[in-house]
Amino acid sequence: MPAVMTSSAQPSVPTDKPTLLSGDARLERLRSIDFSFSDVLNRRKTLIRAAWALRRHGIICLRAAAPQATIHAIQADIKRLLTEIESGDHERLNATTYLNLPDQRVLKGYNHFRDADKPVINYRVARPDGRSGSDAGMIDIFHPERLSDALRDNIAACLQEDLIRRLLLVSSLNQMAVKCRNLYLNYGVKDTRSYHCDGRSLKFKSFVYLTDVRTLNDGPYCFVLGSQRRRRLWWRSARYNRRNKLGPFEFSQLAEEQALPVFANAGDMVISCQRGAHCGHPQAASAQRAALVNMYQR
Ligand SMILES: O=C(O)CCC(=O)C(=O)O
Ligand SMILES: [Fe+2]
Repeated sequence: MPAVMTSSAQPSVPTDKPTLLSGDARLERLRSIDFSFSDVLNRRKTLIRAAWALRRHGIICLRAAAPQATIHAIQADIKRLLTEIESGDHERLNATTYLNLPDQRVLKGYNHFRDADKPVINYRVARPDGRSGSDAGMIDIFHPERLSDALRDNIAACLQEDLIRRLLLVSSLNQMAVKCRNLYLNYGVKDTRSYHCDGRSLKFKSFVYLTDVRTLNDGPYCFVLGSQRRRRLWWRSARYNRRNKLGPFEFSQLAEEQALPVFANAGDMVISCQRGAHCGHPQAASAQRAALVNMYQR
C-alpha cells in the first residue's frame, strides 16, 4: 500500500454490500411497497396507504403509471436522438443543447448541468484516476423535456407531478418541489456507483421506467428498505468512510443488511427517499435500461 493514500486508492478500499433479497422473501417485501397507479390516483385510501409505505420503507412502486403509447413515443424520440448523435452531424444539437461527448466536454459539474438553460446530454466516462462507480457508458440527459414540444408533453404525462407532490406531502408532511428532470440511458453500464445516499437532506426521486427491468442483468434499482430512517446505520458507514477516505454519502457498511432489487415494467414508477441506501445494479454488457427521473426537494 502506498505511504500516502489518495482518492485514487478508492477501488482497493473494501466495502460491505447487502445481500439481495430473492425468492419468496423478495416477493413478500415487494408486496408491502407495491401499488396500482390508478388506485393511488382514484382512491384516497390507497394514496394514504402508499404515502405511509413510502414513509416507513423509503420506497414504493406504482404499477402502470404511464400509458404505453406515451412510452413508445418517447422511446422513438430517444432512438432518433441517438441516431443523430452517432451520425456525427451535431450542428442542430450544438445549437440547442450542451452536448458533452466522451472526448469533447462543453460543460462541467452537476450544479451547472442542473442549472443549465438548455438540455445537457452528458456521456459519463471512466474517471481519470480510475476510481470506481463512474457509471461509464451511461448517458444522463438533464432537462429532457426541453428537447422538443412532443417530449415536453409526453414526459409530463409520465411524471404525473401534481399527484406525486400530493403523495409526498402526505408522506413527509413537507411541500416538495421538482428541482430537476433527467433521462437515464444505461446501456451495458457495469461500473455503477455502489450503495449510497444522495446527501442527508430530504430528497425524493421518481423513476418512470421506459424499458422492462426484469432480471439483475438489466440493472434494477436496489434499495435497503427502511434505511432512510436509521441514523446509526448511516453513522456506521460515515465513520468507516472517514477512516478510509471514502465519500461521506457512501453506504459502505451494509454487511448485515438486505436490499430489494426492484423489477419493473416499462410504465411503472418507483418513488424513493434518497436518504436511504440505494444503487443501480451493474448491468450485463448487452442490457439496455431507460428511465425518466424526477428529483423533488423542499
Ligand atoms: O441508476 C440507478 O438506478 C440509481 C441512480 C442513483 O443513484 C440516483 O439516481 O440517485
Ligand atoms: Fe443516488
